Amino acid sequence: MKGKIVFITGASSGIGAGCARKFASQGYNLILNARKIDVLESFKEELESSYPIHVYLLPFDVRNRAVMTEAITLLPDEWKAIDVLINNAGLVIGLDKEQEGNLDEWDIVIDTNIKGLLTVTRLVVPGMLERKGGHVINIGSIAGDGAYPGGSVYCATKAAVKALSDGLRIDLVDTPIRVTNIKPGMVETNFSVIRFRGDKERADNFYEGIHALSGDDIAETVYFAASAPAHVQIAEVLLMPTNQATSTISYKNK
Ligand code: 8X3
Repeated sequence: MKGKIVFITGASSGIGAGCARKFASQGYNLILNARKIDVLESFKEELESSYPIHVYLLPFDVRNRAVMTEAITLLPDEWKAIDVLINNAGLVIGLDKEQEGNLDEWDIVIDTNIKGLLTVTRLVVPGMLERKGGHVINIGSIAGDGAYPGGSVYCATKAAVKALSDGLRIDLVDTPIRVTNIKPGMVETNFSVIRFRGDKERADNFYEGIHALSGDDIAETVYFAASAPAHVQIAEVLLMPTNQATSTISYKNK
């Protein structure tokens, strides 16, 4: 199989899907992970018919360590040499105060955003070291730079993504492997629908009056980092809509 390989978690929608399309358009073969196999299968069909690349599907929940370990360890030989890992799978449920939130929902958020990302990294990076090349790109968030009302647990998970990115960059400093933390602000994806527990109207309302970023916008920056010359390590990028200034300050013209 010719071409580089990118492995994207949470690839069925939003930023993950944007990255899949962008990397496919640049000739990368794709290993795509998400929970829903039917969504992944139709996405694979779309991508393989649009671009001269191959797609391999890894349907699992990044919270399921046993399934994930087996799936990654048993990748067919031609798919083992992962060049770029995009740790994108992540979510938030609810906007509750820390003293009022739902502990079961927090387990899902913490296990996905922190332990899921860490496990995939732990499983993929040793191969990159053996091959003496690779790039880990974590999708962090502006939320990791500071807490905001109702965001405490989500913000903590994204602060963890920053620490895990920085820590990995330190641990790999004597290697050719690069580590990048991409920190988006307001991006209009299914993310907010899940944040508002399925209330699509509330999510739409949240983006009214502001030109939010799209998954494709973030994918451009992810690809920019991945395609920089080998000696250039884009450590972090914070990006947000022109009318957003901080997590909590934005201008909405409505
Ligand atoms: C998502 C960005 O500002 O909604 O990571 O937390 S924000």
